Amino acid sequence: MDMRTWWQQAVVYQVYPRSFQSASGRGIGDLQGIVKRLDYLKTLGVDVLWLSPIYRSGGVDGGYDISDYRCIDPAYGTMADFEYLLQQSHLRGIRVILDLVVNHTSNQHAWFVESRSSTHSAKRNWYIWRDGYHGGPPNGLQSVFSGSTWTLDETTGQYYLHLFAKEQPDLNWDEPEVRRAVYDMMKWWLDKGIDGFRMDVISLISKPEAALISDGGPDANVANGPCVHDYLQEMRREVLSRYDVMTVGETPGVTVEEARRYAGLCAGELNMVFQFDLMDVDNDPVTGKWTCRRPALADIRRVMTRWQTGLSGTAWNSLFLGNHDQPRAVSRFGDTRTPLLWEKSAKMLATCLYMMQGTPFLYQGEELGMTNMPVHALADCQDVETFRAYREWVEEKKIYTPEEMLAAIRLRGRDNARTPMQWSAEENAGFSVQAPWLPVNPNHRDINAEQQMADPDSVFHHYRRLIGLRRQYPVIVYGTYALLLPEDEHIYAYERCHSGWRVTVLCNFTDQTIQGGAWCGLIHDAMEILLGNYPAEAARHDALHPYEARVYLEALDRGGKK
Ligand code: TEU
Repeated sequence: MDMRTWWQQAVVYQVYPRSFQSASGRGIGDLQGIVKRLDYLKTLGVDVLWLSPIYRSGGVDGGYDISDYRCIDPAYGTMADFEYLLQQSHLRGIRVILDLVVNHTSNQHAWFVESRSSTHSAKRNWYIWRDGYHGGPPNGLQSVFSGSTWTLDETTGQYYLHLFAKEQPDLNWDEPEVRRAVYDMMKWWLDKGIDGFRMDVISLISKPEAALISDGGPDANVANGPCVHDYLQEMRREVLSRYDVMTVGETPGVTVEEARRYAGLCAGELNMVFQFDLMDVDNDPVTGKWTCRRPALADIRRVMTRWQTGLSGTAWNSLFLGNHDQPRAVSRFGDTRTPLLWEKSAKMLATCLYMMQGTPFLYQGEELGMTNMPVHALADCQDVETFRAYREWVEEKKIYTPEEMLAAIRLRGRDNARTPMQWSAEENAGFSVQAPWLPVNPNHRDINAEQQMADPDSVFHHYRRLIGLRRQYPVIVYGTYALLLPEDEHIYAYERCHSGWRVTVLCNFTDQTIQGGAWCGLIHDAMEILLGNYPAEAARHDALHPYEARVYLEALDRGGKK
């Protein structure tokens, strides 16, 4: 279906405000810092800015524990700063979407303070309270951040539910007053002129009974609960349908079938969702993300093809290689062993993803090929998830030795994505005058925006070109996807077709030159190379260089429009 909406054609850039740019110089990114860098985003060519939470927060989970939804965290600035940022973004044609974190609040939020004060409190039912069971928590449900999902509150002797840290109590969405308060807050922001929301763990808001009953096991599935679609339809009716905005739901546990319900092109509750299949592709069956397994091409291709074909014509994909919860894309899916392999693989990965159908989400620094940070000891980390996982896998379950766990943290820890943006080769990478809250990656001397903006062959300019191509050729936005060479062990090849045009994409996922093979048969003289990551004269018919990526365009009939 060709509905042609602005959010389908857009490229979204995610800013993690704490780590983007500190205008105050005090080592924490801030809103004025983002304003300073809007022209950079304009040069890159992105259309939408997604800000990870900027609200007042308890500071336990990088801003995802909000204590006041209508207030800017003082570390980031003031409401006037936000309004200025919004105005300056709009002036440059950049829309702004905010993170909506309403599965839970901070335990410091006034709603929770009131809720916990007494079993008779008017807001008692705004959170999920249960009696203990045989002297322990109500059941064995485990938190995403390790340990029980229940914490005893001494004031009333009851337990409250928190799917994440104990400082993040879950709101009770079955309580109509909660939903009303959330919708009011959303309207308040939309009336300020923001352009939409990224909705944090929105698939978890409706808790299935199995997760709450006394014999509920640690593995009860809390995603896509019984009323989630009713609530999102209500949200659409009450709020979203009244504004021209974009919405993307972060939906752990989502399947292709569920995604069609969340993000169906006709009656969808949201415009699109973030699936987790790609981000979980290298997970371990026992320890989940905490593993040193590397992603395999066959798995990446299977997952992406399932989503590309599964949503075709019925819903809309989001496309992303990383975010603030994931390791750096090039360190995970690419190859950082030499500067050449780093550059080629970063460009290849971007090409592979950005030629697919869906709306790309670019995480800050990915356009520079920023890499994972060096972790020598647990003390180098700051993330609550990492600390709690260390306790679980090393100290409690003893599945990993400290060294093994550190190796997994190096590959998968969330701090990897949160080191400050590498603006220049100077001290603190041009991020801040004073020492940053999380040290800059020492490789900022070689990997930084200043140097890459000046080099037309840089990873930055490759991303800029990819974004430009999406704008220029509707076949890249809207074309249907077909996998080519499904069994090839080294190459990810696919094509996109639309209105008489075909785009063919070839990506060598290995560090080897591939001489000849079935892929050669895909190329013929009527094809024009739109983009590659090797010099044009090196693009030979019979060889694909290490991590080479090529995008070809061809007219299928003469009447077609590009
Ligand atoms: O993340 C949701 C989520 O499922 C994460 O727990 C993710 O699986 C994990 O971080 C991978 O390591 C969202 C936010 O993006 C994350 O930053 C928050 O910590 C979390 O919700 C709680 O709000």
